[in-house]
Amino acid sequence: MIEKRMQELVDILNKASYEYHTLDMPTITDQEYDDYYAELVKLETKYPELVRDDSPTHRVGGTVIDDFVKVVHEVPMMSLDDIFNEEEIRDFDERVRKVIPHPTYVCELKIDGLSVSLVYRNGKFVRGATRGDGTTGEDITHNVKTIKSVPLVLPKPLDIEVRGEIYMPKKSFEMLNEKRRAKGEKEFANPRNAAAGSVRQLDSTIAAERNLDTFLYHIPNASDYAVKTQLEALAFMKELKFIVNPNIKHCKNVDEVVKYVMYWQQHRPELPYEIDGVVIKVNDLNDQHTLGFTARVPKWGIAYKFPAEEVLTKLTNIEFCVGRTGKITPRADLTPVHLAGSVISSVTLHNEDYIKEKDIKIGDVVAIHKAGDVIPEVVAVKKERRTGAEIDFKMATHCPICGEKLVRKESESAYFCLNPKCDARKIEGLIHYASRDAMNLDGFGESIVEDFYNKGFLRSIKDYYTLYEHKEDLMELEGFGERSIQKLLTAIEDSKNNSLERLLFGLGIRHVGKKTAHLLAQNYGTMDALMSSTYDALCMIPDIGEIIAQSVVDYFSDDTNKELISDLKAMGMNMEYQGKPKELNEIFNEKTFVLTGTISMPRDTAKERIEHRGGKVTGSVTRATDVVIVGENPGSKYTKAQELGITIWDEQTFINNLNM
Ligand code: 1X8
Repeated sequence: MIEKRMQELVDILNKASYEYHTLDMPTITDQEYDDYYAELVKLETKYPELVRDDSPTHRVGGTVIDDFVKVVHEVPMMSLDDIFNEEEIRDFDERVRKVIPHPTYVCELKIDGLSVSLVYRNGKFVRGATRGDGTTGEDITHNVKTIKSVPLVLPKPLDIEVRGEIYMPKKSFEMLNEKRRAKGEKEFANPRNAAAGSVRQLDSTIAAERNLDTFLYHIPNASDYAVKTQLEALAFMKELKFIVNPNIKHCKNVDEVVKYVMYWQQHRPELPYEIDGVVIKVNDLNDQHTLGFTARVPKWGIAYKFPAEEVLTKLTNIEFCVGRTGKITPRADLTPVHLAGSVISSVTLHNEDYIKEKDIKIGDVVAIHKAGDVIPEVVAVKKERRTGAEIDFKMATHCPICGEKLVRKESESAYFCLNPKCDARKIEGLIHYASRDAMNLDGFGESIVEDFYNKGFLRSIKDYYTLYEHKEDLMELEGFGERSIQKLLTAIEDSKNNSLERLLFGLGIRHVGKKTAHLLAQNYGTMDALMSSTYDALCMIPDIGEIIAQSVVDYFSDDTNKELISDLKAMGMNMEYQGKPKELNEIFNEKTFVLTGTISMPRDTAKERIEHRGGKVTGSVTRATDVVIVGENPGSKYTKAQELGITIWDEQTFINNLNM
């Protein structure tokens, strides 16, 4: 009896939810829904063993996972090639028609969200996963369950995977940002970032609050369900109660495709969600199969991306940024505007000459243009909209960061801050650390490092290794997504395995260039050995002069630097030279050494350097000893070595051999 009532309530609620969220045709009032829901919750609390798999109470959130589990997609989640103009649409059609003489196409809107895979077993929703790199994504089941339009149980007990897009409607996005603004929290740049930030949460409470939605558009193993065309696939998914975007068009020829594309390019602002293009697919799945794939992408489908937009906005102020070399770049603050999928609130003005040439004044209305992921630019000043209240631009005379007087370099149109302690220098150091010949942090270009620095995520070298703690924040930054941030974090993690010379070079020790760093790493083998080295010992290495030796000693005497090294060590940074020790030759390798008397490097260092080259150091001279190294005031070991006729090196010979 109770079981029957619970089943009844679940059915009523799911039907109502489907009608409301998927069909957009509510049949019961919110109050009625809430009453049924409350009744169900009461019964489920009392009889937890009777809770059904398809109960809407599974959607409330509050599930907290420890970590995102990797998911390998059974069929890789492909991406599509992007095209940008009508000619390329026609080229695509011609390529298709060479293989399939009379294709028809299905055109669909390209939803600006994040791709998702939904897996059902025996009709029950078991797993939601992100696209990831296409092969491996992340399990986001707990968050997907909170999306009301995703069926928890299908009308048929199928094993099936469907794919589509999770997105945040424009209205939900605006409301979310309004709330965040009111609470003083950082706003999301666009609906896609907001959606991505929501499903990238360990706690599903957040996704449950975010009002996410879905459009499904792909069945990877469609033929298993007697589906023969993309249109049938879409219809089948609708039958299974998924949301399928209604704005699809079956096109008989390329002219109809072009017409559809141009229509939506015009009308996209009218949609309640953001789209960034149109997806064009060959309809017949057999034809798709015949066309097949290139190494990367299917040949039967393509994504037409809408062209860059241009918008008008007000230039409210001009500020000055200090670049990595101390170069001063004027930057315009703008009244924030949506442009090509993100919010633009500032734009670079390059230099004084650029501003003069374009005659830009503070208070001007300007046209901003952005092409794809390219940095936005001022394309024109709307002089006809001037009121007379605009303010002339004046170049800065002092560094906005440290206050130092700026210097105009003769050869360039730029001004520089030459104060070495200026933040700009710190940024330069961080850029240097990430650079290819140093730690080779793939993806950390100048602008990203500077951006992360200016946003406070990256202030010292150490911060690279705690960046993952800010993953969520970083994903919200303009121009970043889960993949790009993950790539950066992976590059950082990988850098821990770098050989010592990269770290030495990356630290930016004065006068230690790439070659010197290698020389030091190769000679000392470990960071500890190098750090305990003396000035004299360093000087004895060929190609290491007094200036370099002093600089190295100074660097490692500094407490801040020592702390940095020890922090890096604690974070798992490799501190050893991994290159082929050129010294693994017959001079040291597999030979036994004895040290006697005083030499200018610490015993431990000498020992380490011998061992690094494949040798062994023992305490007493025997017939098995190959070489005795003799310093000042040697003891009895020297005499013994002479008696046994063992090879004897003075310190200089030792040093010379170390550097062979
Ligand atoms: C990406 C998207 C596709 C569709 C809609 N929105 C997208 N973001 C669609 O096919 N209707 S297909 C796709 C892809 O294959 N990368």
